[in-house]
Amino acid sequence: MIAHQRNTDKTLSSANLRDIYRTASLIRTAENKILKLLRSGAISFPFYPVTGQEIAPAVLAHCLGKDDQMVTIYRGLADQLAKGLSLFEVLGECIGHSAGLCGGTGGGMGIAKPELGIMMTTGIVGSGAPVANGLGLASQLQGTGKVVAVSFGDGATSIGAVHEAMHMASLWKLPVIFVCHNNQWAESTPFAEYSTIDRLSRRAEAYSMAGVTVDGADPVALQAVFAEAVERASSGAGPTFIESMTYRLCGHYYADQGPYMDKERLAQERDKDPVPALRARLIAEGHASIDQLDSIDAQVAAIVDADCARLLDTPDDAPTRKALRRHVYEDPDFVPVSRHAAPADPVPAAVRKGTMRDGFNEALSIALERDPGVIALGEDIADPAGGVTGVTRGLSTQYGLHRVRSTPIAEQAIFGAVVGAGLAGMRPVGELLMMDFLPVAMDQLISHAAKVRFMTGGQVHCPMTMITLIGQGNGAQHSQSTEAWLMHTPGLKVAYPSTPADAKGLLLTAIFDNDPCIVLECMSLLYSSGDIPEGDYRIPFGSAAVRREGSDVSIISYGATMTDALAAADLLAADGISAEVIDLRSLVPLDGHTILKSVAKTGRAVIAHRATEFLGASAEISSLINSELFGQLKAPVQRVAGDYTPVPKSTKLLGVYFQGAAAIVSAAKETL
Ligand SMILES: Cc1ncc(C[n+]2csc(CCOP(=O)(O)OP(=O)(O)O)c2C)c(N)n1
Repeated sequence: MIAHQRNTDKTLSSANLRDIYRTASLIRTAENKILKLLRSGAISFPFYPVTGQEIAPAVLAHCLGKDDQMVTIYRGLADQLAKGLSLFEVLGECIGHSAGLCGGTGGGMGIAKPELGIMMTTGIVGSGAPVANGLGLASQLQGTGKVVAVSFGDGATSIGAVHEAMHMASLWKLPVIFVCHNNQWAESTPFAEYSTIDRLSRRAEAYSMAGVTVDGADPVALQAVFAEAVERASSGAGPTFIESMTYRLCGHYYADQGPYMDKERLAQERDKDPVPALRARLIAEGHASIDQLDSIDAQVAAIVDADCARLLDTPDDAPTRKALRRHVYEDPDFVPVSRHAAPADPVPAAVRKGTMRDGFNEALSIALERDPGVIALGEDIADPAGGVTGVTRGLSTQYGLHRVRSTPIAEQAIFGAVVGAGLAGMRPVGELLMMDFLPVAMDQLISHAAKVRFMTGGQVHCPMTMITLIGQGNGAQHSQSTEAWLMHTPGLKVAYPSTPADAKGLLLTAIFDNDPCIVLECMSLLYSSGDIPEGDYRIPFGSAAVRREGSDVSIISYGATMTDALAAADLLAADGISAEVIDLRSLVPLDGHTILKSVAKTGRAVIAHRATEFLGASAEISSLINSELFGQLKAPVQRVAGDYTPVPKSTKLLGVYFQGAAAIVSAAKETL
């Protein structure tokens, strides 16, 4: 509601206090109206009321400038209205209406409006904190001076993501304010039952961060701590953790009657309800007359009523697939299986010999050179190590430690920062040391990077890239090939090169793509040599390469397994069988055109990958071939892939788990 310059005076004038009251009154009135509409059945959605928590968001928004940014949570109505959104926009989105802020795709957990600095709302407890760091990092690197506030509840302070984020923010002195609304309940668990400390602000000490607990009903005290935090952040002195003490005067969500809450305590807290208390205080201290506050309340009520009436009168658009798919990717017509012939690879002016590692390294170097918005984050990526496998070697020396940063071992914080920097318009590249650590980073990748464009109706998007290594011969926790997890997530693009040239070409495409991309590296090929095109060489996603032409059977593979596929083709040739070998190169989008063209020619297909066969990429490809070419197939499609077990350490067992070229040869012969 208060959209203005930053206000970091430690004291509040009467006019300031009346403004803050106006915001608090708006929040409370809006909330009461929403509850009324829910009870009447006029609307329906999972509503998380903020009753009792209105004052801190009102003061925070008063203190922050319009350009300062915010990340909030499902219980975000107060933050959103205070920062300037209308109830029409927010409630419309909450009920999934096409006139809602994001077109109804995200709901109350997808609220964003970058023009007002509302960058993200999340329904994943605690996960906004690492994203706020990324926004703060972008502010720091781009020198915009923006301060980022992230709201979360007391329960969220138990989550690793918040701790990782506090650690990283303090280490890098990020301009972030961690605002913990301690409403003394984490769902139905009271604070005392899950906390070992009396004040959550003490957690800040562990991260060498300023931490303060403040009365969440006292605007004067709140202004003093917020103003100090904003000054600290904007002066480069780093983050602050603020614990705003309140009491949740309602259930966890709308229909929760709070049977677990002590009735007497609740009644006592309701007697201290901060919104009427603020009203009484302003009158008692002479900051406002009764008439002035009545007038504010009446204006606010009129706005709330008008917004709700307008929303209920607005027809909802008919649902269409076009509307559903509009903001999954930048291209509204994106489909995971492309059916059109991809353009041929660009012809490079010159090539040189190098390894796949060199290809990745050159791609990063060119991207860093071309675009100051490109940064790289990851464990040990700065020199002298230059990454555990050397993929980033030399880059921090050339482009600076501020752009090529080694991070703490904190995957949630790393990829939260990558997501946040992406939301801020940078092109961050995060190196996940090994693909096996994907589950640790998955929340940021799956719940935020992949979904934020969709949930916000295209208002924000995340042009980030993850590079990650698939190990070799190192057992169940260091050799997994879990690309199917990623392929199964709409919003992501996935590539898995098998040559140095493709490593360079696909990574450059990924970095400059406006959707989140994952480029997989494999240990078995990382040091293999080949041609690397010079300069800014890009290969479009969705473009498979025919590595070897043939007429009897199509072998379809990608990444590390290309070695087996090509070896199998040699063995088959020795037996007089002509195999065509297709290297998919990207898995999302998948080049359906090349696959179907090849199998239409040969009438036979073997799909091979090291990843688990069950529900692996080959299942989807097999389904595509069967449904499109059923009548033309000369034999059932064969699949050669990892057994339904974890990856074994023993080399001998590994040969059982995935039987390589020999199994591909057998499968191909099965089709003849
Ligand atoms: C990672 C994750 N775990 C669990 C949940 C389910 N959940 C939603 S709200 C909530 C309580 C969070 O309490 P707190 O952080 O204190 O915030 P409050 O709801 O009180 O504002 C839980 C457990 C979730 N959304 N995300």
